[in-house]
Order: sequence, then C-alpha cells, then structure tokens
Amino acid sequence: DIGLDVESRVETVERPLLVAPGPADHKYSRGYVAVLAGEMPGAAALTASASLRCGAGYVRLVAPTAVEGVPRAVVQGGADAGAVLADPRVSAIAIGPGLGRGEEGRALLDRVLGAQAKLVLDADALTLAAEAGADFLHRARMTPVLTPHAGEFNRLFADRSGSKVDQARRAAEQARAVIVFKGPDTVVAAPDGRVAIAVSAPHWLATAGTGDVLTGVIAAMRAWGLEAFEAACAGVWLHGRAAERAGPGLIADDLLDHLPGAFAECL
Ligand code: NPW
Ligand code: AMP
Ligand code: MG
Repeated sequence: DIGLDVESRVETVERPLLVAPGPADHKYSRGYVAVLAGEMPGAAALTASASLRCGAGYVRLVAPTAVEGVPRAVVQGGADAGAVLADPRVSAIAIGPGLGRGEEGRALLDRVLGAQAKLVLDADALTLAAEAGADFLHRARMTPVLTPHAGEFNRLFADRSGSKVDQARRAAEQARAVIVFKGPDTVVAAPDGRVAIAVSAPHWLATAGTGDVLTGVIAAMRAWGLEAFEAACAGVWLHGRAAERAGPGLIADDLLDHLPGAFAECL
C-alpha cells in the first residue's frame, strides 16, 4: 500500500490490442482520414503520413497549395474542403497542424465542427478554439480528441490549479472532449473521468513536428473504430514506442518509419 486511495489511482497507458486487415477489408473499410491543411502544409503532411502508417486505408490531405513529401495517393492540392466535409465515407478529420490562425483557418474550423466525423484537433485549431471561447467545441457531433502541448493547454483552459492529472480531468469535462495533455508525462483524460498517463516516452520527442505525427496516429485509430479515449491512449502508446525504436537524435520523419514496427507489436 503506497497510501493512494482508489480515487486518485491513475492508469498507465498500455500497449493496445489492434487488428490487422482481413480478406473482407478494402481501403475504405479500414478507415478514411481527412487532414485539412492551411498555411504550413508540411506539418499536415506529417499528420497525413502518420495516419497512413498506422493503418488508415484512405487518407486525403486537403491543402490550399501543392504539398511535397507525402505519398502521392493522398494529396488534394488547391482544393476546397467542401467535398471532403460532405463525403460520408470520411470517418475522421484531423485539423490544426500547420493550419494557421488567420480568418481562413477559423472559417475552416467552423465548418469542420459541424461535420459528421470524429475530430482530432491540434495546434492552431486549439489556439483558434481558445479565441472563440470555451463553449465553441461543444458543437462537435461526436466526442472530439484535443492534443494540446502546455502552451496550447494554457490558452484553452484558465483553471490551472492542482496536478496535471487534475487539470486534464477538469479540461475534459469542461470541453466535453478527450484531452491529450502532452509532455514528458502525457495525460489522457475523458469527460467521464477516465485518466491514463504515459511517463516513459523518450525526451528525444521534444523536436519539431512530433506532435503533428501524434495527431495523425490518433486520427487513424479513430477512423479505424476505436472510441475517443481508447484511440487517444493507443495513439500515445504507438507514438512513444515509435520514438523508442527510432532512438537518439530522432526527427519527426523518423517516427513515420518506425510506426509500422510499433503497430506490429500490437497485433
Ligand atoms: P514559452 O516559450 O513557453 O513562453 P505555438 P507551435 C508555449 C506548426 N509546426 N511545447 C511556448 O511559449 C504547428 O503545427 C509546423 C511547446 C511557445 O512559444 C502549428 O501549426 C511544422 N510550446 C504551428 O507550427 C513543424 C510550449 O507555446 C508556444 C510548451 C505553431 O505550433 C513544427 C508554442 O506554441 C510545428 O509543429 C510545450 N511543452 N509549453 C512544419 N513541419 O511545418 C509552453 N509552450 O505558438 O502554438 O507554436 O507549437 O510551434
Ligand atoms: P508538439 O509540441 O505539438 O510538437 O508535440 C510534441 C510531442 O513530443 C508530444 O507528443 C509530447 O508529448 C512530446 N514531448 C515533448 N517534450 C517531451 C519530453 N521532454 N519528453 C517526452 N516527450 C516529449
Ligand atoms: Mg504541435
């Protein structure tokens, strides 16, 4: 007995059990992820590639300009997001990495919140949501996943008393969202009170673009059918394991190469 009561005990993010595609699967049945890009499409390219490497059968990267460094199968350059937002096959939408915080990003986020899809909101989408006010996210049709780093979390949530677990739990309740409060001790919290913590991710993850990769991993888990809290936990585990496999000196692109190996450990 280490003196903790049951209430304050927090689960650890564990290796998830995932399923390989079967003979009845086709690219749409495996999950369709749309990634909506803006001013810095390189960040969204990391997100889209991560979704593909984590089992999504179809990924569409919708960007205002041409995007390089992403598999050719997925880019929809110079296009409007309307078709994707209206497509019933789109299961999950990731928005925020490289979106920008201008009027175009704001308008796109506004449309996304009305979409009949599972949402993963990160980066600039979180900053725009913070500007729009606390209730803005309540419009989402299904429990969204929010993946703030400490800077983004502090913009979104004013009440920062108590531990990181306490803060994440309150934030999840207030936003009616699953919160992935990132850092060396990433806390995943659901509006119903479930909490899990991941404390062993390599500190080499503290490098540009790794958060954008995590967004794509979680979107793939959502598209594939995991519910919001399970998808967030699975994504955090896969991301941390890919970082362990990539080793010292990793950059965000390396995680893409190591995600399939991490995924294979979950089959
Ligand atoms: P400080 O220094 O603590 O006072 P921003 P961003 C604070 C895209 N990217 N981790 C800190 O303030 C993203 O997707 C593009 C981080 C800091 O000044 C976004 O669209 C890439 N920050 C856009 O760039 C790859 C923390 O918050 C501020 C913190 C901006 O995203 C890189 C940073 O937040 C990048 O992902 C923490 N733990 N704690 C690409 N390949 O094109 C506090 N802060 O201003 O929202 O900037 O995260 O870089
Ligand atoms: P972002 O700030 O959005 O690029 O996300 C950074 C990613 O790296 C998140 O998954 C964080 O949890 C992770 N990360 C950042 N700093 C550390 C650290 N010191 N140790 C472990 N993971 C970290
Ligand atoms: Mg980020």
